Amino acid sequence: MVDFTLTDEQKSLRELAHDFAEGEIRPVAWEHDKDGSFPMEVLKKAHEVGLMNTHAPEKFGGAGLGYLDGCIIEEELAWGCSGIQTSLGCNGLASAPVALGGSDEVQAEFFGELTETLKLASFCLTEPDAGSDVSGMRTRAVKVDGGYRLNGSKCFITNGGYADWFTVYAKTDPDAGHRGISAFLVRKDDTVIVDKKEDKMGQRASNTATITFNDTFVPAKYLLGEENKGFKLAMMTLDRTRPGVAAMATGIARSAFEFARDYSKERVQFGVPIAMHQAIQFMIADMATKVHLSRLATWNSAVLLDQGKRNTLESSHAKRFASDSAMEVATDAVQVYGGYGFIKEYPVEKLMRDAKIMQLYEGTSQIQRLVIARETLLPRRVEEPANA
Ligand code: COS
Repeated sequence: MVDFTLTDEQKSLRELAHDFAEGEIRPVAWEHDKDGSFPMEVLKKAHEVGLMNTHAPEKFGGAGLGYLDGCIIEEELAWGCSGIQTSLGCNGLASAPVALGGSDEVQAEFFGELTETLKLASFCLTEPDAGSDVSGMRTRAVKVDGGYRLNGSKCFITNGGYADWFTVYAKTDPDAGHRGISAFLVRKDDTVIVDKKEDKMGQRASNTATITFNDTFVPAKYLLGEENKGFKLAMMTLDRTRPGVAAMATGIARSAFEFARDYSKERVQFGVPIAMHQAIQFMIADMATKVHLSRLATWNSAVLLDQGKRNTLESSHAKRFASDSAMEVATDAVQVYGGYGFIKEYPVEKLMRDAKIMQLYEGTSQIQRLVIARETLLPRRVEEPANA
């Protein structure tokens, strides 16, 4: 049976997230965008009301919410500001490999910390010469007594400047391509250097940094999953987080659509509100369709995970379609505003800049198409159940 009716609990979650977005995020969003400052106060409040770390398992002190629940929340918070939501949601990305590959002891330690107090964590995969091509990474982890020594640099790391710990991918067998990568939990210490904070086009409320590991010691128990199996752990993580990115893109698109819809009813040209002109009506209709279909694809990709099924294809469908749609809808919203849309005083200019990163991070739209093509043309190559 296909049923898109939300449960009462999901409706309450949506209401909680929407009220938070309206009351705590939107009032400060344009200010953080302007000066690129980090929204720590918003994060503190979000942690207090339970809107962070929503996937943390119940047995380790978390709310243990499902993937669909998470997407419902993420759409609302990104509707408020996707830059702030990127900061709020980053712990989910960093801790997904912990849930997949951490021992019970390690999960209790790290999820316990995240849920008890406001702590931030980052996911360190990308390197200057290894973006889409993950297996081209150069960061090295060498086995030493009691653990590993880590050396290398990771770039475009969300929350990197504020993280208390990192999920880091490194080569443990440099000659083995993707089969020589392992994943580690790394605590911030003096050997972990935050080199650079990026000055970005959009999502300026989020912190994006370069992190360098200089002979950083990692205890053996902080290896996630098996040695040399880190690539799959990264892919399985992205399968689980791309629905959330698609939900955020849906939130941006919805926000742009609503601004454009309301403006089109107020703005008078040729003696009538521009919403009376068919040229504008068709744009508004296309925006509404894109928001609607983005949400359906997102929910579908999340529900599969909640059912314990593999969702690689569906999460790429959702991420690709919702991200490209967010860019199109935000661009059209600027068009509906006309010349005013290009001015920073009006809200849609920020949304157009914010939307762009959705087509880039957690796998570009081109990488999503690559995954879709492979999953469509070839039989499924991976047999792991979704919750392996
Ligand atoms: N789940 C589990 N295993 C997977 C998987 C998935 N979703 N996708 C691939 N694998 C496995 C494959 O089955 C293969 O396994 P074997 O070693 O047993 O053969 C292995 O991983 C390598 O897969 P593949 O040959 O497809 O790897 P590629 O190097 O061609 O890379 C892409 C595949 C391009 C899809 C991957 O590198 C990718 O997603 N890149 C984008 C990374 C990204 O999103 N970066 C953003 C930064 S994170 S914010």
